[in-house]
Amino acid sequence: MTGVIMNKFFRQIITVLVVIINLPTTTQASFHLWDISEIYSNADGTVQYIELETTFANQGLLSGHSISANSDGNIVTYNITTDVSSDTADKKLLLATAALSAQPGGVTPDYVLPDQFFNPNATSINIDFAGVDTVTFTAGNLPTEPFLAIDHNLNAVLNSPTNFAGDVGALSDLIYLGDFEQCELAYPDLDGDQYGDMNDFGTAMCTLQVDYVYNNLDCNDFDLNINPNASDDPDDNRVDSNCDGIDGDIDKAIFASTTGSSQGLGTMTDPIDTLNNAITLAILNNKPHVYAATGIFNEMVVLADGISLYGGYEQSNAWYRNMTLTGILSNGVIADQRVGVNGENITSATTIDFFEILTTNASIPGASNYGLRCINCDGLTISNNTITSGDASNGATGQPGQTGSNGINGNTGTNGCQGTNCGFGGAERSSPIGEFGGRGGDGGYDSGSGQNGSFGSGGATVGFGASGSSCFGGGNNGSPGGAGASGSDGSAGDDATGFTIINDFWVGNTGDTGTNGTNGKGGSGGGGGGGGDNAGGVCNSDKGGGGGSGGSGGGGGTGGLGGQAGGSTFSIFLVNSINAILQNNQLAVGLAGIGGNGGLGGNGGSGSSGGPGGAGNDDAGAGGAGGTGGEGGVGGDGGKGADGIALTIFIW
Ligand SMILES: [Ca+2]
Ligand SMILES: [Ca+2]
Ligand SMILES: [Ca+2]
Ligand SMILES: [Ca+2]
Repeated sequence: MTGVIMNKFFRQIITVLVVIINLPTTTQASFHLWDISEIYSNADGTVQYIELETTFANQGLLSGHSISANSDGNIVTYNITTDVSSDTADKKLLLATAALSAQPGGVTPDYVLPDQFFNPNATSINIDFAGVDTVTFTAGNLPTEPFLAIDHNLNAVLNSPTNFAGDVGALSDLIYLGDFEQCELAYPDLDGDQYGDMNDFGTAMCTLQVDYVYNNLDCNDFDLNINPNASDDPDDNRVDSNCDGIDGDIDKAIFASTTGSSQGLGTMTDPIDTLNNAITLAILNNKPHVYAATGIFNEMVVLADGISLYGGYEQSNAWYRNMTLTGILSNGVIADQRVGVNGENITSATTIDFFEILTTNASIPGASNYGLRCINCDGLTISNNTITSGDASNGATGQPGQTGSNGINGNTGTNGCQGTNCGFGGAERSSPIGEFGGRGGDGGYDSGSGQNGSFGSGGATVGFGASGSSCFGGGNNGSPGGAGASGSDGSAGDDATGFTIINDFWVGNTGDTGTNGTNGKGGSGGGGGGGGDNAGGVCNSDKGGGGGSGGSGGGGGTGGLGGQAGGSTFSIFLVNSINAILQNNQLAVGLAGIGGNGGLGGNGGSGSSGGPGGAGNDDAGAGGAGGTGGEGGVGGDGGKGADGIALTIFIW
């Protein structure tokens, strides 16, 4: 079936208004620079037009000239009797049969030609305008489609009859035939996806030929799976499979650029400034993709479930996806640990593709360094990235142990005298850590013996009280109390190895704490001096001196604490993400941290002196000295913390 440009029901005769103009006045005024630009005829010649054009001014002196058509020798001439304005530069003239203006898409001609001005079925047709331009053609040159004309070079073109006033017709509009029939440019659809070849110039058709469609939206007419209706994720081959001009789907994406605005809309022309802001916009706008321009985003990126990130877009080149990775440089911290990209609970399909992810070195002691860390991420795909984690930190040295308390000297026994109100043993030396010194014994009176000293906490031999002495005989002295033992030193803590996972972070084991030194013991009390006998009134009765009390023991030093573990460094750290997909990533790691040394053990407290015994009086004896308190033991040193590890992929 062939389209028909008009039918008789719509034909009507119209009055043609001829443009009346002022005559040109310049001496250059002429007519001879018009060219024939379009020729049109329907099948029976009732609708015809000839369009002229010129780029020159002052070509309006047309009266007295003519246009003729020679159809196989049959010559029809139309004489022009009116001029047009001298303002002819880039103007057109339209000479047409009367029916033209009544056509759908028709336009009023400047001059009305007789019907069948030329015979569209002739084998040779020559149109001659005033002897200054001619076109010769045959019936076969005339297009059969109603919306086409021929140009000066006989090429088929969409008709566009244009009059001197600039009104443009278009007979290629819908033509009424009882039903509407579409007449448009059609394009080849070789792959059968119902989309025509974008690179084809089109062929006008009212009825579609086989393998043609009325659109030219197919950017690859050799692939059925590439067309505007196809889905298009960014892919390794950079294929624009939905023909929107980029690898990926513009409608599904938020666009991010380091040169964008924090208030950006996330479009190609108004990108947002950071990846985290882009992810927020993607969530708000229900878009599953973020497309990131090349450049370096200085941020720790926090992934969101179902929002995929794709790098490598060249903003200055219409977001063409090139082969340059988009950078992410992070000095971000989570729970004191360095992290580049962090994700939690990524269970829907989510991709991070084509980024160079770098973390700066960790700075907090013992901190680890994670290039990409994801927890509960069975939906995650990590592809085509370069991920380099920086150095981890060394562990801190353990805290030193505390020094033990010093022992305190024993109390002095009081001196003896003539009488009884003297010669008392030194009081028990109390101790805040329970390592008391034993009390000194009181001196004896008259013929009596001095008391024995008491045991200190160490249980050493007590000083014995001396027996009484005869008049003139010289006093017997009490013996000194025994010394308290020194404490023993603690032992060093073990160095650590290994790690545990705490709150989904790698935590190296801390070195063991050293054991505490034990306390020194308190000395025992000295014995009291023997009394002086009055020997039946020859002498006075005297009392011996009191024994000194023992000194208290020094406390043991506590053990040093274990050293902190060194941090570890990981390119990719995944916990509970066994179904995550890793493909084609280049991974590198910095240096692992070294475990900190253990703290030194605390020194033991010093020992103490026993209290001196009191002097005797006259012929009574002196008290014995208290025993010394022992010094405390040294605490053990702490163990070294575990060294960190450096590992490209850690899966737990
Ligand atoms: Ca196609
Ligand atoms: Ca295609
Ligand atoms: Ca693609
Ligand atoms: Ca695309």
